[in-house]
Amino acid sequence: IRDSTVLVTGGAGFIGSHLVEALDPHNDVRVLDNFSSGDRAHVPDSATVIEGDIGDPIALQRAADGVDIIFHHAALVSVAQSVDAPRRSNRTNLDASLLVLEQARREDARVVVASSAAVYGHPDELPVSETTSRDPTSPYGVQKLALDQYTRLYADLYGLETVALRYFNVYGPRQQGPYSGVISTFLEQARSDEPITIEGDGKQTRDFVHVSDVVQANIQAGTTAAIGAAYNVGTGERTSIRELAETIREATDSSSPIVHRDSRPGDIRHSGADVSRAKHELGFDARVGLESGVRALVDGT
Ligand code: UD2
Repeated sequence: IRDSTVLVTGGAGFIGSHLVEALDPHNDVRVLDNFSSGDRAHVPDSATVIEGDIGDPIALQRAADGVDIIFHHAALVSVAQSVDAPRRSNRTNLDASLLVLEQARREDARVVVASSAAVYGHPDELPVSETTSRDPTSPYGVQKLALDQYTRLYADLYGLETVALRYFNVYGPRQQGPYSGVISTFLEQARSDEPITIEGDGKQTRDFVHVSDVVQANIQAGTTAAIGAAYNVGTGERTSIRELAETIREATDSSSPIVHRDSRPGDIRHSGADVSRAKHELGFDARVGLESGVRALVDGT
């Protein structure tokens, strides 16, 4: 994507800020973020920052005025919080997201939305293809599924250029805070020589995809001729949590013991993406394997 005017909602957040960094040198980039969890220091100076909420129509209108593409990454990402307070997360993840789609419709802008593997709930096939039944197990998953379906509908009903990306377990630099995911938790534990805490037996598996690959998927979605579809964004490889703990302990040269505690209630047992649709239609191919991704995190490169 070059010489375009683009808006990244949640552009100060984990995935959003990496995307902004990649787009910024070649485009006129705007960021709309309320800084509830994002960090201004992660946004390059040359991007235009609009501080505001995606649920605020005035801020949204100002941010989206005249844009060619909207990358919609603003969300409340905590699954647990969505269980505690479903209406609150619904307001951001669904109601405000619909405002973003409406704004795109007004601007006739392409929209790429952040969907999630959470739409599949406990998947009934592995690897998980896009047509696997979608039965979310959390309000967060229901909200992402509704957004994902609206994204398709906006293409079907209004001819808008829309794409939904269903992220598997994304990791990388700047993933921090209480909802940040197992890799950053393990890394912190290993670095401080505290016990690495596996929840359950550690035989559960995940498809860990590096944020730089997620950025590539977004850029491909920004130009693809295929419209209205949803794509899995993962590596196609599954890693057990036990293996992950060992990989991180080795990479950090840590003396942390690996300990087990209770498994998470409702935890998904296995999750792994079938990435063939993204490969064929977007040209997506994850480049960063887990070991080199963890190594880069440890080395800070
Ligand atoms: C991921 C997404 C979530 C949602 C969900 C859909 C992240 C951070 N979260 O949740 O947004 O899309 O997928 O299914 O990507 N674990 C430990 N020890 C710890 C922390 C975690 O053993 O200290 C285990 C945890 O019990 C789980 C696995 O590691 O089995 C992954 O946990 P997670 O919170 O990183 O991500 P997940 O897959 O629950």
